[in-house]
Amino acid sequence: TGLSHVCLERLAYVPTLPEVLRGRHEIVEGDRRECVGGHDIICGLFPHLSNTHNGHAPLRMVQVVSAAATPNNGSAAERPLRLGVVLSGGQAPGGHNVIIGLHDYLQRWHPGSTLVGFLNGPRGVMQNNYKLLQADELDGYRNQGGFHMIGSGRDAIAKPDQLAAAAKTCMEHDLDGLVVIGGDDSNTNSATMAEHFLKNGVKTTVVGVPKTIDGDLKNADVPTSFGFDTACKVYSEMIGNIMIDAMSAKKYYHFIRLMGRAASHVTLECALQTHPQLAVICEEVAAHRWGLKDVVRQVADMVAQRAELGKNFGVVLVPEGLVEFMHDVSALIVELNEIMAMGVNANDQLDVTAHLTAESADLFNNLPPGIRSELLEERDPHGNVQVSHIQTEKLLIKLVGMELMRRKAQGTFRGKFSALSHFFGYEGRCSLPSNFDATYCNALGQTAGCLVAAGQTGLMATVSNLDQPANKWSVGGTPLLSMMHLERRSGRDKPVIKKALVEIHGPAMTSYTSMRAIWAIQDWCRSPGPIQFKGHTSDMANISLALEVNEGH
Ligand code: FBP
Repeated sequence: TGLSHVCLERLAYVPTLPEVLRGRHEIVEGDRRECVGGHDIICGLFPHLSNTHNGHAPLRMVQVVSAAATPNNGSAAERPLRLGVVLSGGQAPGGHNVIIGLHDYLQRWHPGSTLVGFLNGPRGVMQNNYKLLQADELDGYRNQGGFHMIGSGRDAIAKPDQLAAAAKTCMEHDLDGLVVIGGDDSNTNSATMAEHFLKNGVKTTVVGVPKTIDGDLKNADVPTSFGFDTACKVYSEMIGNIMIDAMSAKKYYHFIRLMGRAASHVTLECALQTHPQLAVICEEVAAHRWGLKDVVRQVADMVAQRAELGKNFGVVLVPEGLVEFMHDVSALIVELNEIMAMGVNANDQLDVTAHLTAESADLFNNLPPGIRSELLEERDPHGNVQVSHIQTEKLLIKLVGMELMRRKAQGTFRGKFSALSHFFGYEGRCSLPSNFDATYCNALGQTAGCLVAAGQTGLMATVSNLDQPANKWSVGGTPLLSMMHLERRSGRDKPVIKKALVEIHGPAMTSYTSMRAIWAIQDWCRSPGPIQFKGHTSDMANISLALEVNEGH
């Protein structure tokens, strides 16, 4: 079958289902919510979803609660349902379990239902490229990594022709609901689709599921996105191994860039797991308005300090989003985005430089040519710079090396600096999901099924109370609009779901800052080892999530 012993073993794992979904249940309205920013403007742009076309704008959460076991009081089916599901954006461990959870919910409460899997992401919805998902196929993907059962893609469904194509497909399948498993941009599109469908009398409801290894799709109602836990565990295992190698060989600095397009949640979590000599945290860089030179100076200071102790080795963690957070590089990127939106030829670097302000042109011209080209690469369909293609770890190695040479010439650095670069990204996205992700994803899929069955639209499925055992988890939905604010994209202000960045005074960051001076000079490296599925080390939660949940964040 191509499945390893461990994969086969995982097929048999049965994730615990929250109690409330096991018995008869119903949906009740919860607290009111406002958009994160620009509430009135955003409600005006989504009049049907926010109900402003009726003169009021009550964005409300919903909760799934146990119902009395009377025939007309539960969510048991009066009829089978027709549901579509699509994976959108980057892979994240646990995606298959969301689809399987959705399927299992339908089979239990709405037997005879149909589940349409759209292939290769949102494009599959627009082009009506699909396959019907049935138990025998789904069973082969239980608790497995990857998105390959139906594939994913980064296409947006946002423009009028794209929305019309999606509506046509949903009508052709007579779908009651469409479940979008995606990150912030994909779920911004979910809200747009939900609005479009309501406005045009398309009966299909749209429900989102929070997916991304980046961990930046979270808020008061969504404690974490799925995949973050597993990806951090995979990266932390590898970082731990490298730290022990560095400590054994005593001759290299390892600069490890970690995925996480914007926020540094992954880097922070991995730092808490492994205790590196330095972890750059983007949000701190932004808060202090540090520029490229400041970051380089801090790394060089740490290397010089260790050299005084006779240590010329260590590990530096670099979040892939760093370029967008250093104020000077970020200003340059904003200018480049506007220039590229104007249609200036990105291949003509002289023309590009001519359109930049003097400071940005100076910085741009002083960057290594490879980094310059990477900054000019095409934006993704949502207008984002493709930060995973920018080799910031190599840029830092080069600039730190130059700074240390300068210090050597001045007599203030007497050590050696030999550095190696790594990028840990794609290898963390399709791992076998941890017990936490397998369980969380199953619960998310079942919750999404429950929301669609209740005719809910424009919501994100939520599973919370994660510090409790899984059978006690709460489930419900929160309005996608409540997560939105206005953001400058491709030269325009657009309503988008706000990314959750690391809180620099939050418990996870405080935990790191209280230890980092010690980790910089001591070698307290911690090697978490591979993900454990069984036994007392098969923990369910990651450190920073546990910290934040315990602190009530
Ligand atoms: P999502 O936000 O879509 O989940 O993607 C996350 C991510 O893994 C980022 O960490 C990374 O920057 C990006 O995808 C890489 O994208 P691609 O797979 O298109 O190279």
